[in-house]
Amino acid sequence: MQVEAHLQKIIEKDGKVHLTLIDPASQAPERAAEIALAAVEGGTDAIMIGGSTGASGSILDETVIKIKENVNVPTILFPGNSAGLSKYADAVFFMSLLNSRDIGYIITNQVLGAPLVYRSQIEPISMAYLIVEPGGTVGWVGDAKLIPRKKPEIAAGYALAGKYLGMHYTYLEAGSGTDEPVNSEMIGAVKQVLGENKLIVGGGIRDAKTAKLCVSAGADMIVTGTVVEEVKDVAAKVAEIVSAIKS
Ligand code: 1GP
Repeated sequence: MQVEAHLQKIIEKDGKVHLTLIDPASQAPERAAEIALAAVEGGTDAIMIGGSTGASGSILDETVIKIKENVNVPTILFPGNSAGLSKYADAVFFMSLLNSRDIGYIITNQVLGAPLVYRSQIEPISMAYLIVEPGGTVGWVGDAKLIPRKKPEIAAGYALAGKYLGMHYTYLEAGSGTDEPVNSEMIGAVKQVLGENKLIVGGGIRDAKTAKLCVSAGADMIVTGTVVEEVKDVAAKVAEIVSAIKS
C-alpha cells in the first residue's frame, strides 16, 4: 500500500484526513484492535501507532499485528525513538523533532532506525515534527525548546525550514492530552508558508468544534488519541469529529 499517495487521494476527495492515534503502552493489543475497528467505523482514515514511553518491542509488534488483522486502513508508526519501529506496519512518519535541544531526537534516532526501514517494507513519510507549548510528555521527553503559543512566526520559520529540507509533512504538536490545542493563528501562519505541503495538527483535540477550528485555520489532517481512549463509544466520537472536518 502506498500510504502517502493514499492520504493524498483522500485529501483530493474529502478535503481533510482524520488520523486516530493509538499508544501501544495504554492498553492490551486486543483492546487496541477494538478501538481501531471502532475508529474505522466512525470514519477515521488511518491508524497511527506510537507513544513517547514504552511503545516498543513485543507490545508494539503485537499491537500492530492485531490492528492490521482487524482493519483495512493504513497503519502508520509514530515512533518516540528508534525503538518505536515495527516491520509489521505499512508506513512510518519518519520525523525529526526540529525544535529539540537533543541531537538524538533531531537525527541520531533516525540514523539508528533508518536501516530497519530500509530492510523492511515500511514506507517512510518525511515529516518535520514541531512541539508547541504546553508540549506535555513528548515535550519533556524530546527536550523541546517549546514554541510559544503566541509566536506563530517562530512555528512558520520552523515549518519553512522543514519544507526547504525536503520534508513533505509538518506536524504541529501541542502534547497528548493537553487542554490547550494549537491555536488558529499558528495553524494559519504555518499553512500559509507550507502551501501544498501537508499540515498535521494534534494534541488536545477532543470534540468536533475544536477539530473544525483547526481545519478551518488550515490543517490538512487532524490527530485524535486521548479522546478515543477516554470515551465509551469510540465510533460515535470519531464520527462526530470526522463529519465536522469533512463537511
Ligand atoms: C499526540 O497529537 C497527538 O501526539 C494526539 O494528542 O492524545 O491529545 O489526542 P491527543
